[in-house]
Amino acid sequence: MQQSTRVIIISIVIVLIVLGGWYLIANHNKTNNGHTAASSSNSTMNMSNNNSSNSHTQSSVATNAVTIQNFAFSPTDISIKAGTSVTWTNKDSVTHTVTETDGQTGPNSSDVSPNGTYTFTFTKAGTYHYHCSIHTEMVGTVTVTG
Ligand SMILES: [Cu+2]
Repeated sequence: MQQSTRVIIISIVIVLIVLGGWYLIANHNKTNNGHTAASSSNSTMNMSNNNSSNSHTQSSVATNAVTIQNFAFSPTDISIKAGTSVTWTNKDSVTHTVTETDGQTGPNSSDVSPNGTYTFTFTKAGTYHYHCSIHTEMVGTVTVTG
């Protein structure tokens, strides 16, 4: 009688331990699932961020006219076909330059006075970064397609 009571109590304890372990595992999985869902929505957000930054990269304007105004080139990024002449017009009240940055054969103006213009013809396809040699924080890009 005492022996069987002990067996029953031990059995109940074992069942409780197993159930408790099961409960913990189930909860753990739930937490993991929630975590997985959160990280997958994060990666979705990252993907859309990448997409928007990609479209930003491709947002160069198809024009051959760049205005220099408020110490900036506008549009900053332009795209043209090889053989196109690009004209920069200085609408600031100070002198700027249009100077190729990477040492390629690109725009290399002398001083462009207020209301002055500078024109350069891009003959070779490529990406041309340029800046103002007086205000080096002023930068722009010309993408030339073949
Ligand atoms: Cu400048």
